Amino acid sequence: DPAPASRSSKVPTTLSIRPTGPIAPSQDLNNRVSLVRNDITKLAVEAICNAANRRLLGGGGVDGAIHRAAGPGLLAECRKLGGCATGDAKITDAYNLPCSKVIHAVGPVYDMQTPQESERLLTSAYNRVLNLAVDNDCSTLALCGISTGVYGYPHRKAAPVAISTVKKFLESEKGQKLKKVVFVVFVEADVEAHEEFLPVYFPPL
Ligand code: AR6
Repeated sequence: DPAPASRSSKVPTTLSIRPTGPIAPSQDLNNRVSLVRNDITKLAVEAICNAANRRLLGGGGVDGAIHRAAGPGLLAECRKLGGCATGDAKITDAYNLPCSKVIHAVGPVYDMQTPQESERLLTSAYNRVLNLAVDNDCSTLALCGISTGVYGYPHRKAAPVAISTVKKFLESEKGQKLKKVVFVVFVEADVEAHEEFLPVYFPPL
């Protein structure tokens, strides 16, 4: 008997095509991120991220801590930068800090626009920080929780934005130059948010 039409069809019943899209999780990728709860001004990485405002002339929170620890040279250099747009970042020297460079990012004030626009601006700020680190030959970078203090971005919403943006960058061609990204958290809510979302984007193998 001739085989039924469905069986003689050349269409394979199991797909052997490998999924395209994101690179599969790897131990190498996982080893390039870490989480620490500390004062970011104490870290001797090549670059640290500051959560600044558009004037770039210091302020409270992590910005105040960075300016205090760096000394007046930092403010003098910042004065020459002419401010910074929301979603952008600018790099300076680190003066009395143990790191080499400070990357001043301006995140969104969470309630100033729609949540979608806030997410776009926060993603943009992290992308600018990551790109500036590589452009300035910094292969180790400490990130703070941009916008999650005074600017009111909810910790549990900000963490997956930061973590997924870092993941995408580490997987990109340019991101290969970044050896280590340290997520620096300060308050308990941020510890919890990172412990929840880091294993989602960097699953343990
Ligand atoms: N090390 C690491 N993280 C810290 C430190 C520290 N020393 N201090 C605070 N954090 P915020 P924003 C965390 O308010 O929301 C300033 O006045 C903190 O727990 O510093 O982007 C600027 O001049 C939070 O998770 O920055 C701007 O005007 C995160 O850092 C405005 O605040 C960011 O909180 C920017 O607001």
